[in-house]
Amino acid sequence: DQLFIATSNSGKVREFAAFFDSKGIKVKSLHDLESSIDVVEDGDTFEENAMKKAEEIGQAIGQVVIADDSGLEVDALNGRPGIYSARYAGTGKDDQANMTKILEELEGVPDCKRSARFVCVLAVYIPGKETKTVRGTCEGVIGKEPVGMNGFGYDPIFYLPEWNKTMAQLEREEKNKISHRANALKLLEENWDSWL
Ligand code: ITT
Repeated sequence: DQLFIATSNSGKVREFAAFFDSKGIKVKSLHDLESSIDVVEDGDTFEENAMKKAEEIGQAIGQVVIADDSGLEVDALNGRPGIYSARYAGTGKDDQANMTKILEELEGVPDCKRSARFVCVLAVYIPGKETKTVRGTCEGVIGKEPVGMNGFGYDPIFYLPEWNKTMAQLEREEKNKISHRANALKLLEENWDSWL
């Protein structure tokens, strides 16, 4: 059995593969397509962008597709970078530049005002049916500097008070139990049978 995830983000692919492997399902991603399909993420919400990715890729390949639109909402920045998380420091800039930009914007902001959350919206395209979405979140605090080597994206600056660690210091299995993506996948699993 296999399942297509409409992403080219290797960090996401690893986390989806860990989840679905344990159920005997092999994950395929945009990396496995012979020709690339470009989806323009011009929606105003995580839901709109996730649905757009799932539907455009799903219609192109004619099978069930899951898409993930995710990001970091920082309360002191009025929810930014939000849906712009992947390109916050500009297109072509890397995770490091995105983290640096946030740390600079939060300079002088005390710990009690550095609350943030990761959001993950999963959209499920099933041929001939209405596209479904679920949303998972994970609450944390933006640290003062990047710490930790695991995970991807903003994980090194996302501090989890109850673990006294950043998301990038968690073991892979730990992140995959508590993350926004894990919480969205739980909802996906609960609803799956009723959607098919
Ligand atoms: P696809 O659209 O191909 O899936 P993308 O990286 O462009 O890949 P998004 O538009 O959803 O994906 O951007 C999400 C960004 O939010 C991502 O690039 C990371 O910087 C950040 N992000 C998402 N999930 C994360 C996680 O689990 N840990 C850290 N950062 C995360």
